[in-house]
Amino acid sequence: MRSWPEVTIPVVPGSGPGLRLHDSASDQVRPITAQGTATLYVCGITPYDATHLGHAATYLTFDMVQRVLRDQGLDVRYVQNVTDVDDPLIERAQRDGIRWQDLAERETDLFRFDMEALRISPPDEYLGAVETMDLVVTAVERLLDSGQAYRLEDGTGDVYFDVATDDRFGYVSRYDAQTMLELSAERGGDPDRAGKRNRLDPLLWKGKRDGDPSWPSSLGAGRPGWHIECAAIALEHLGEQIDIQGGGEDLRFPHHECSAAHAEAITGLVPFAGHYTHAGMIGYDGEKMSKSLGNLVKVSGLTRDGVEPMVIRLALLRGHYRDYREWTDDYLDASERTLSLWREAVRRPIAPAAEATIATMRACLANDLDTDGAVEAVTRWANQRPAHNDSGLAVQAMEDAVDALLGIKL
Ligand code: 5CA
Ligand code: ZN
Repeated sequence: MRSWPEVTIPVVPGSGPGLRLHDSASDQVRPITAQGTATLYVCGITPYDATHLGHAATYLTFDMVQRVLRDQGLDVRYVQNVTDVDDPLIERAQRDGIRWQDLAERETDLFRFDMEALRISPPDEYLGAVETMDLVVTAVERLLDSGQAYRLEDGTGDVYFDVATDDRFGYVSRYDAQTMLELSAERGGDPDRAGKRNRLDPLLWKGKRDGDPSWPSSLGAGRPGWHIECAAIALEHLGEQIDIQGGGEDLRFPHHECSAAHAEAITGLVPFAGHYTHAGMIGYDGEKMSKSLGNLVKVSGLTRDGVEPMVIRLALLRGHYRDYREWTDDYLDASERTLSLWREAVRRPIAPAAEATIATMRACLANDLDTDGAVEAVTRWANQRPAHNDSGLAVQAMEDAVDALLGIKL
């Protein structure tokens, strides 16, 4: 699938501390230990109602991860999927009386456009489920061959993963059994489906149903389950073990738990990811902003109303990425003022030295992405009065640092 245009990132002289990032599996902020190239898989959208500020905040989080890693001198290999065939997409297309393919294409286009406007770096590989069907089929075949998957004996052709074959199951999300069952029911699983060996067993391949899209395969006609799609794409395009698996907090279970379990069952290597990193939810009207609830503020809605994308980006950098953050328009007003202050500061003929501020920005960001700390550091610099012996060099240095490290074009 087509990705979106590359974002140019200036090189900032010097370097900062190595990135330490939260990992859900250990519930610790731990260093990223990659050498040379860091591998990053971030779960992509299900394209039926893009792009709301929750999506934007999550992809921005992983854009910040990449900026810090790059600033550290690492290369980043980044893969993202598009869940371009799945129940919620098909249901929405039916509701709206359009083809699911057209809905997916339209919303993916909008997503690319919004990502570019927000200056979020594109993945090196951007892959849809439809175009990676073969990878999923091969992965499911391997799990059937090794006895870690089974076919339901009710003639549907459905194939499930047997969680009992994985004695580490649950290590990514660390939820108790009852919570896993509840979240599975809430988030696309089917704990009450008759004939499964274990209620938590996730679907790997859904046999063809009347009126449902399906693809012929050695497994029988059908379509992929959700978690195996991400496991199969990551294994093919990033390798058997990756540095970071990313997404929003609502993907901790069952999605990332199950895709890690699938990948580990296929490779025999544990852990699938060195870090499982999750962004907190953006809320609106007191609840998680979501397509299904409809309490959305869309990036395209704000830009249509004349809000500058850099104001949205800066607003989403406020607070901490792991916290639940309730969206209010006040964030926009405050960010507009901050952005004006910064822009005035870099239009000055001379400005206070930038080194200490850049060092603070780097230290904050390396500490589990303390974006608020980095933003405050820039604001303090912008409020400093230049002394008579200051020069104009600091102005360009800060403009570049704000661009490279925060992704904000002044
Ligand atoms: N296609 C799957 C992943 S393979 C999916 O979850 N798609 S999604 O469109 O529902 O969500 C895309 C990303 O946005 C996920 O990482 C999800 O956790 C994140 N996300 C969704 N809603 C919010 C929200 N309100 N706040 C923060 N992140 C959110
Ligand atoms: Zn995913």
